[in-house]
Amino acid sequence: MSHTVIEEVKARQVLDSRGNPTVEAEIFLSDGTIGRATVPSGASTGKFEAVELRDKNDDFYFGKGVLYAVRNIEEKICPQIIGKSPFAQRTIDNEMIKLDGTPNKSNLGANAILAVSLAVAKSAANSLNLPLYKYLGGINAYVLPVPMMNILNGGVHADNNIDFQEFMIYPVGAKNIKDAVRFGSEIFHTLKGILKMRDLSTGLGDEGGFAPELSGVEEALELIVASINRSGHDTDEVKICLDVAASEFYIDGAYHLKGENKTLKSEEFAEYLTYLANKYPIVSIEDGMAEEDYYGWEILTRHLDGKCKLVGDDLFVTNINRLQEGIKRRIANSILIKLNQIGTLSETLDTINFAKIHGYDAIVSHRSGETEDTFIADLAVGTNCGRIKTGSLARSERVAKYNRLVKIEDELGEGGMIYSGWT
Ligand code: 2PG
Ligand code: MG
Repeated sequence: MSHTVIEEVKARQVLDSRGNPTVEAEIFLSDGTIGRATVPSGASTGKFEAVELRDKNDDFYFGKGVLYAVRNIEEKICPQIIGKSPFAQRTIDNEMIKLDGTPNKSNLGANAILAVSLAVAKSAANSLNLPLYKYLGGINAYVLPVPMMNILNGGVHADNNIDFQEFMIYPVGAKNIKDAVRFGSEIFHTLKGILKMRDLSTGLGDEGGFAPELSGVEEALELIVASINRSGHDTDEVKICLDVAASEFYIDGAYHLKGENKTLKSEEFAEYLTYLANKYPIVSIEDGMAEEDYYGWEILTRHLDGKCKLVGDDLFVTNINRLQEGIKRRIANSILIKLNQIGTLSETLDTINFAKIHGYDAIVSHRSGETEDTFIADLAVGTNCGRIKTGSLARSERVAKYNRLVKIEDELGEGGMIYSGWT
């Protein structure tokens, strides 16, 4: 192991689940092992995320090509890391950060840097013949995350009239991952049946959840509660989580809810979310307020801290500095973790640790544009985060993560357990 070094780095442009280009990197080690990773891509991206480098050539994938990022890997990153140990994750990540030289990775591109960072970790795990979660977490990697499963899509992830982006079911009563996935699948199919019966569309949104035209947010919540109950489960064992993605409709200091036909000030919107949280079995609200509306976040946190997980996604963008600022201001109480928001594995692990030390829950998450790469399933177990958000019970790029968790659960056997908090 000690003499194993990185011999070659390859990169290429591949497609994500929305049919847009994304970056894949491959690391070849001197012992013959390979690590391969592809990076995901967001639609409701936060303003403060690390930069995803796109070619901006309108004649090529309408500007969305990633050939510059691929070239940056092959021409700039590769010469720096060849000959290095694949086990020196932090050194490699730091070198890429230094080579980039910008605070938001806009020079090399966070997509280029992350692809290499993740491929290095995978090559190291493969070289040791360890499953990735074990390489990341060692003997302490044993907590299977409770999945937040997005069964109804709105916002920028669908073409319907629902203002909120994600309606997720959260099976707190599941005894293991297999049960959690089964609960999710049963509720998903029950919802499909109800939509069909009402002549509503059963077409799917970007994350594999249904995307019907409804009268608004409350009808979506009613449908989900009905699906939970009719599927043979109840709202004691299955709760609801929301991703409001409020930054998307916060314009000129107000929340513009087109589907609801309402424009609300921060105070009013916080009241509205509090009303929903009191009426429905909602245990978590992500991005309830916009990324720059600290005032709104303060009100929302005063209203709902203690009752709900208030998750910062666009608010914190997996960035330790923004999280630190939020902790200082006492806003939110949880953080969403997306590798490509910050751009390296080491920084992601730092942010997770920092959150845990300060009593904030960390939830590992996919992006709306995903690939078949299942890194986040291993990351959730490797860090004992306890929760994962990875979309619906349909569409292979989402289901791949659930299937990976089922496999990890089997591997861990009696040594593993599903997270049992947040009920
Ligand atoms: C979110 C994510 C993932 P996107 O807002 O939490 O669900 O969406 O990747 O489009 O930012
Ligand atoms: Mg979000």
